[in-house]
Amino acid sequence: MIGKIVISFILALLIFIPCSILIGTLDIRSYYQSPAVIASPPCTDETPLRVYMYDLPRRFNVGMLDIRNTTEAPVTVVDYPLWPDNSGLRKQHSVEYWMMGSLLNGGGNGSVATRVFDPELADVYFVPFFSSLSFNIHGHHMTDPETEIDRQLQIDLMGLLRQSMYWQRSEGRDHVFPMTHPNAFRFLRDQLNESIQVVVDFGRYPKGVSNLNKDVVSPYVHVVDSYIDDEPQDPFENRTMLLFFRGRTHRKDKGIVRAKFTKILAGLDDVHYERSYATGENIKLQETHLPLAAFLTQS
Ligand SMILES: *[C@@H]1O[C@H](CO)[C@@H](O)[C@H](O)[C@H]1NC(C)=O
Ligand SMILES: *[C@@H]1O[C@H](CO)[C@@H](O)[C@H](O)[C@H]1NC(C)=O
Ligand SMILES: *[C@@H]1O[C@H](CO)[C@@H](O)[C@H](O)[C@H]1NC(C)=O
Ligand SMILES: CC(=O)N[C@H]1CO[C@H](CO)[C@@H](O)[C@@H]1O
Repeated sequence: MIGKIVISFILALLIFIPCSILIGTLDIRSYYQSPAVIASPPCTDETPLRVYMYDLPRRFNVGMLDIRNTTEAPVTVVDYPLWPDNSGLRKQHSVEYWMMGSLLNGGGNGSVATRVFDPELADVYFVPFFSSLSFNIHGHHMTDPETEIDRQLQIDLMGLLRQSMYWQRSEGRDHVFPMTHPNAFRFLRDQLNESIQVVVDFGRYPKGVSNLNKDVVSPYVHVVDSYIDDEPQDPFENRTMLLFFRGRTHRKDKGIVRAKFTKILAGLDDVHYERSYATGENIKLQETHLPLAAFLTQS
């Protein structure tokens, strides 16, 4: 029984942590906009991972951020667009954008990964297809006609990769695909069963396609802006609340885990636990609570 409770709690944490928006986190942009931030990396004595990034036509990545512009030339560090301010919840799955931006900026200077331009020198091959954004803008309802565009991009991408000798050589085992939306690459994901997928969980695909032996679990990108005007002396003392939660109290599988959290947390004095939905408006509202709580989550 105790074992069961512990496992449920760990599972609950695993579900909550990726959705959580913790205070004081670094805006991921700074990882590639300011080399100073990456000056003291966690594992200095290890050689950085050498990453080759495919040059894909823009329709596979940044073209989706500005669909009026049909330029096909691969994006470069010079014209990499800013992540749009008004992207709302899409930002949650934007790991693909930040990874690509980081590689375009070359890594280097103590970064854990460095971009190489000669594929022969690479340890891994990064495929900069914004599969989550493609799902979000082309196929969100899964039955709409636009979902055909999402499917076609996946077919075209696999066509390009099959022509690559680096793909052929390893059958994709050393190829990295960001796909943090659970429905990203949904039509052909089984063809990436050998490849390294950057995911947020393993909920929707068979073990043979996605598993911890080969894939990487990344956190969601925070959708609430970091609060930086904290009281410098003692920011934690200054905050009157331990936890602020506003989000769905019921989700998948009847929301068993969240129901447990509700039981534990709702009603505690220094916890604000409120049932709500993550909309653009609510996210803005959330930002006003940042200075108050030690921890803040929304999902
Ligand atoms: C590495 O750091 C040096 C000195 O701070 C800087 O001039 C250079 O642009 C940096 N390179 C990269 C790839 O960040
Ligand atoms: C489309 O994007 C390219 C690359 O950033 C840029 O050079 C070009 O001016 C853009 N075209 C239009 C019509 O905005
Ligand atoms: C991946 O799928 C292919 C085709 O179904 C299969 O031959 C291969 O054994 C699978 N690889 C793994 C690691 O499951
Ligand atoms: C919640 C709280 O006490 N906030 C205070 C933290 O410190 C700043 C600066 O001293 C105050 O302006 C806030 O009211």
